[in-house]
Amino acid sequence: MKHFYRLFYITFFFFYSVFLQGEDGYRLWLRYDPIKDASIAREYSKAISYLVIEGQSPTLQAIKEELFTGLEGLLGKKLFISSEVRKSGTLLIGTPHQSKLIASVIPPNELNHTGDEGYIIRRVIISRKRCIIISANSDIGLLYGAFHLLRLIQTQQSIANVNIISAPEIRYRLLNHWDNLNRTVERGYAGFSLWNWHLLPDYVSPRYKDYARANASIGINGTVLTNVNANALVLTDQYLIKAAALADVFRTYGIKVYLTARFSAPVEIGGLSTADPLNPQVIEWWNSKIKEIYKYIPDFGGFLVKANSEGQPGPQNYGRNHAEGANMLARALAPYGGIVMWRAFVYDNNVPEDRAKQAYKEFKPLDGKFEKNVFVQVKNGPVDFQPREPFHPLFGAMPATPLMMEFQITQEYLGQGTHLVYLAPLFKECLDADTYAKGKGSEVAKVINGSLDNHDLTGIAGVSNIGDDRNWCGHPFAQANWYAFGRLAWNLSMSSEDIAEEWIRMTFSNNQQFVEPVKKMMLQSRETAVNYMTPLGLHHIMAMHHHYGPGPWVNQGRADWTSVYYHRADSAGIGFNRSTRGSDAVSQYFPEVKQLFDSPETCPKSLLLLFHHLPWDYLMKSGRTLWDELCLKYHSGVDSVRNMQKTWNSLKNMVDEERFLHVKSLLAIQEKEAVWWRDACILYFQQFSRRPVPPGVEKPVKTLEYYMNLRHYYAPGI
Ligand code: BDP
Repeated sequence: MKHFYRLFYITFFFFYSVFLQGEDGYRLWLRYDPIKDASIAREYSKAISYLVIEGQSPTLQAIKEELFTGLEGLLGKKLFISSEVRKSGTLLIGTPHQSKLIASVIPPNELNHTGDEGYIIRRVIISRKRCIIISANSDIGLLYGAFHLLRLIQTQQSIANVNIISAPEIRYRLLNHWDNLNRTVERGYAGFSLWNWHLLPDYVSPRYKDYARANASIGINGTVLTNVNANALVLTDQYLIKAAALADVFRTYGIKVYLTARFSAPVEIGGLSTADPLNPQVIEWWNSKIKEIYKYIPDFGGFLVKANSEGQPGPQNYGRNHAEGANMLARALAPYGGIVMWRAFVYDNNVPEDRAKQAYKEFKPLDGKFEKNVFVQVKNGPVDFQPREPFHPLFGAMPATPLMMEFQITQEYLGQGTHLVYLAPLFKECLDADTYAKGKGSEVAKVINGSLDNHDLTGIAGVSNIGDDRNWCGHPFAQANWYAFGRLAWNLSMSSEDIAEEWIRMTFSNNQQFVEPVKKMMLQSRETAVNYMTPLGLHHIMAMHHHYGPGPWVNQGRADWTSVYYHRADSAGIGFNRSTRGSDAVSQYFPEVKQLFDSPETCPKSLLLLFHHLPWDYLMKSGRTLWDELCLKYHSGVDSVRNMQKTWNSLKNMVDEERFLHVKSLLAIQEKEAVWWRDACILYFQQFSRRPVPPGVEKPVKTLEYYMNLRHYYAPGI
């Protein structure tokens, strides 16, 4: 009988996935197809046949659904629900409050370490029956535990002696959607916004639940629904009712809804003549607005605010500072447990100052001036989500203020929707960087997890790469960046490699002959993109506005939006002098780091031209001139993309046709665009260097003029 069931399920799922569902990427990493290796499947089958879930709640119901789909799919057999532990092979799930049995097997002090969201997964013997238990202090913790167990099986880890205690390192783990109410997505490359504002709240797409499942599976517990370049309309009742419908779906999965607050909302939708944060009427307006929001969304998370940056309104319009603006909102949110995430991404084109220095200059003096429920949300680097930047000097410099990390998952400056670039190494490079704020060992990760300065309020945000494309993220490999962000938010010390391995196994295959080359390709992909776009510390030389493709010649408009401002190429050399002899941005870092960056001799080669303007014949450690090195880097980027293509092509028989062809086509675009980047940049810089392209670098086929005249009228993301 058992065999009959297994055969039935395997056949069913096979036909379902091959003929009905296809491999269109919709399922993300939550793919529960039958384990092909019968002996491995048998192992898991022996361990889990019965499910006992203690208690009742929507979240427990979601756990049951997920486990049924997941386990029945993976194990290819029927799972039985039971009310008590009767047989070996029972998976028992519950909190000690709901389950006496759990309370009797989990020593109470062990759950002291798991907090509100952590969990324990353990093999135990109950009345001589072999069981696996998942326990936590909350239903959400149980949900995270259930996803972890599924992951163990999906990635074929042994559960014979499973004993895992896991709790998140960071409290607020949020996606930031830059989604507009008209469904366009700023810097979005995966179609339109998932949020169908027009049909909400009457039509609640089933995708919202799948979005919540995916996020919960990696521990993301909050989502900012709207663009930082905010529209005040989202705070009107017409839209709040729509946001509430989303919150109702997400709640079961432990995800809170947040909104962006346009600072001038009291004027735009409130009919006031000012938005001055110290004006009593303005304060009252926000108080009652926030009260109204909590009526719609009782567990509303709070506001994300972009103020006085790139034309957005803010407290400075009224002569007030960022702390006064943030605190006004924070006081109104505090009674409800809401928070303010106030962005430090500020710069002013009227200030004749190196843009990379401005956030530090404005925020550092405000350290300690913010209310307790305010985060200052800082981008990973001081410029703007570049392929490579140093860590932001504010990390470590505001010990009295909780700083929230802002990473960009969407690949605005990293190949957008068409390049395979795995971002975990970029995230890790920043998290692992040592600020030296309190001497050696003061890594950015310790600022973010609160341990360096004893903060309980800890947070990390990722600018989402999700849209309404069938596969959510556009590029099949872009899903890995969403995944990596969530996994790192839970545990900052996970390695890029381990995350990639998990993702590949869950998304594609457990076959080691597939996993290893794909992992290698992913791990190198970020460096590859740096090489063909912005090697040796070049930055912000993308095309105007849409940032699609190279534009080192961009010289129109406000200075700090042009490329020439950042690369400063001239006949003498190239690079932005931010040393103590230049803009002195290096002095915003702690002395050990400052010293390192200040001299071209000690500055990491990868950041050289971000901190120094150097002659074209500057001698690099390799023995080559700067010019030759630059050209060779550009070329090596193209070479690496070609190697990625070779790797992928060699794996044809190990991937379904749909995803194989999709990735293959995108890699072909990436190769074309890497050549575009290399040739356009080399030709442009050659005007200044007046040197020949060194041997080993392919000669550009097209002219500089050709590249400068390319126009992309409808590039996505703007
Ligand atoms: C830049 C984007 C712009 C965003 C801005 C921000 O080009 O679209 O509005 O960042 O973070 O990277 O506010």
